[in-house]
Amino acid sequence: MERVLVTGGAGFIGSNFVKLLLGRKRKVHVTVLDKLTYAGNLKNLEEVINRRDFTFIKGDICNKKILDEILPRTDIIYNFAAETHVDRSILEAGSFVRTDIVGTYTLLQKTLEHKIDRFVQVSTDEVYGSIARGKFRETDPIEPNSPYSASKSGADLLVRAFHVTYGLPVLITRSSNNYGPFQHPEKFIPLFITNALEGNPMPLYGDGRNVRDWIHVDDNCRAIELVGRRGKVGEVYNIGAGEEKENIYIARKIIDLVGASEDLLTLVTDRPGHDRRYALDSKKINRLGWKKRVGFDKGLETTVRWYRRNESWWRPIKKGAFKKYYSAMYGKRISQASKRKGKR
Ligand code: NAD
Ligand code: TDX
Repeated sequence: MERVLVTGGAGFIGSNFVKLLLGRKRKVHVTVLDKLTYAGNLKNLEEVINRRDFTFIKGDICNKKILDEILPRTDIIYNFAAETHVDRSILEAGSFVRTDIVGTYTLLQKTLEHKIDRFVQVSTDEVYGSIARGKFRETDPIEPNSPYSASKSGADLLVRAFHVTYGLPVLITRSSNNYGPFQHPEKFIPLFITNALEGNPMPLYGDGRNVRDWIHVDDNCRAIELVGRRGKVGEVYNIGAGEEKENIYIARKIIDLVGASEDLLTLVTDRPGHDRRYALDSKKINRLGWKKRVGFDKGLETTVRWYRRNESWWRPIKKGAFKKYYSAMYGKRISQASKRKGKR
């Protein structure tokens, strides 16, 4: 039986990944190591928390002692643990450097000491920077633009170096923007869905024409699992669904699906350093045997339905500390935009 460690497994993609692993016929034991930051949520793991083939450990990937306890019982590591929100990294970058770089380094060092079979680093297309035309390939240079993507790039470079220098059996996945159930409402799609459901403004950055290549979280999880099982050690795999959309297109679709008023759409001051476009060439992961199953329009429809049916999941998250973050991030921008609207 394979013993799998999923770090950051109480977050959005990690928790979907754990459920995918435990839903398969193959026998596995899954351990989640998660610090339960503001983004981690045990409710995401409710379905599996009492299973005998599942263990939850609250802890930090920077904590060597905890790793020394867990790693002797581990065959493969999937490192999802990270600070993940670009906007928060603009407000405060220190926690990103600590978890995404130092945390990954700590895990790599302990993986080496405990001779683990495989280490899968869950990275992002954001490490490549912005691309005006064409698509990023795995061999393209890394040119990160935000403190978040710079921290993830630092991690990728350490992962690579541990392979080249020490022969550590690593693999890296770089996926595009994920969406689907259990995504924290700070991120674009769930923020817009929940604001629309609440009848609150939907703050679209800049001209709303930035492009992201969206992938349903289930498709990404299947791809990451495939890379862990069949990928070639030392290699990077892009994971994109080829669903390039302008933000404004998505915002309008959400308004339609929720049945909200178009007046909620509010163009606000742009994110500093906002990457214009991401697009991935995913031929390599296709050759490994993966292809997307969920088209964007259908996936967005089911995601809207999930947030509609699961208010008890997201409403508590939007209270308390989130409110403070929200007013620091959006308060001034939204009131400026309303004044501009009023003048017209
Ligand atoms: P998330 O913010 O929802 O979850 C991150 C999880 O990591 C949380 O449960 C949090 O508690 C945990 N965590 C944070 N710091 C930790 C630490 N020091 N030790 C242990 N646990 C810690 O993030 P997500 O969207 O699920 O992203 C998961 C991974 O996928 C990240 O590495 C991210 O960079 C990568 N990724 C995300 C996307 C996306 O669109 N969401 C796209 C590409 C790559
Ligand atoms: O309020 C908003 N208004 C808005 O216009 C927010 C939160 C976002 N946006 C725009 C910015 C981006 O162009 O929507 C797009 C998507 O924004 P995010 O959800 O913040 O994602 P992004 O910055 O693209 O990064 C995401 O994808 C790659 C994840 O947060 C990362 O963890 C992942 O690596």
